[in-house]
Amino acid sequence: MDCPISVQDIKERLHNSKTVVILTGAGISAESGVPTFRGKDGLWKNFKPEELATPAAFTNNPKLVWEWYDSRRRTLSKLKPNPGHIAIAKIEKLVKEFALITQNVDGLHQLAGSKNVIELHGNIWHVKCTACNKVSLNKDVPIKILPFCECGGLLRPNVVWFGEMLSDKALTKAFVASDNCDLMFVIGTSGIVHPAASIALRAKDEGAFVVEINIEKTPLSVSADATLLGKAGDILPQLL
Ligand code: BJW
Ligand code: ZN
Repeated sequence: MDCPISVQDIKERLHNSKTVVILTGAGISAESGVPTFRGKDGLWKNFKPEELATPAAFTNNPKLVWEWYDSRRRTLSKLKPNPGHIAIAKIEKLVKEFALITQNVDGLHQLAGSKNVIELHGNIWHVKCTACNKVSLNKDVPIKILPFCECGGLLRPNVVWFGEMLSDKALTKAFVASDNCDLMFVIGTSGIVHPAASIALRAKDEGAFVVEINIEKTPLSVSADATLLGKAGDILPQLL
């Protein structure tokens, strides 16, 4: 009979691992009050992704897209990291070599004290000029709709939409880290958006022990060595 892997087993493994990588998705921020994308209360409940999170959506209706990002920035500006984010920042201090790869654009990992953060899908507090490509920090809440660059070009959120390439630098760093880790945690992601999800699969192929933490099973569960079912904010502090 299979003996399920316990939180205690994973805790021991974590404390004996030299190289640890954590891949996070929207679920890590759910307990801070940030809506996830999919699922019954998700951001995609009322809008289709292609209406908001594609370059074509922005070209067709930049006002609608900016209004959506403005409302998310307003919500985020009032929210704080939760015990899951804080535990991850503590794990970074505990482990010899560590990388945090996040699909989230909310900046909550950095607010919790995480240092080595690879943002695969950009950051909601950064804007990019569609004319001169300059990227800058913009924490305006609310943001002017529509915002323009000093060069006159329209600004867009500096996030990665469907059909767009991820930053080469971020993706290379993520693959190097995940290809070389002993232990990988995959936390709070539905595991359906690529290439982010393939990072977990590659780590597994390269010999890492992969632990998923999620409130439900995902397409990644069959490839993971263990799935700890529960809230990230409950489970992660128990690993310390
Ligand atoms: C909890 C919890 C708690 C809740 N505790 N857990 C290979 C196969 C098929 C398709 C493709 C492929 N390669 C590329 C593609 C196309 C596409 C893609 O993946 N499509 C699939 C959806 C089918 N990918 C792309 O287009 C990417 N670009 C690319 O590949 O470029 C090359 C290329 C170009 C052109 C053609 C082909 C290739 C870009 C992807 C960009 C994704 N962008 C977004 C928006 C970012 C900006 C923004 O925030 O507005 O990123 S979409 C959205 O999904 C966001 C997220 O980062 C991403 C992932 O979502 P995530 O984080 O997993 O959230 P959820 O809501 O899905 O899941 C939450 C989870 O948490 C759930 O499992 C819950 O159970 C759990 N949970 N509470 C623990 N308390
Ligand atoms: Zn410009």
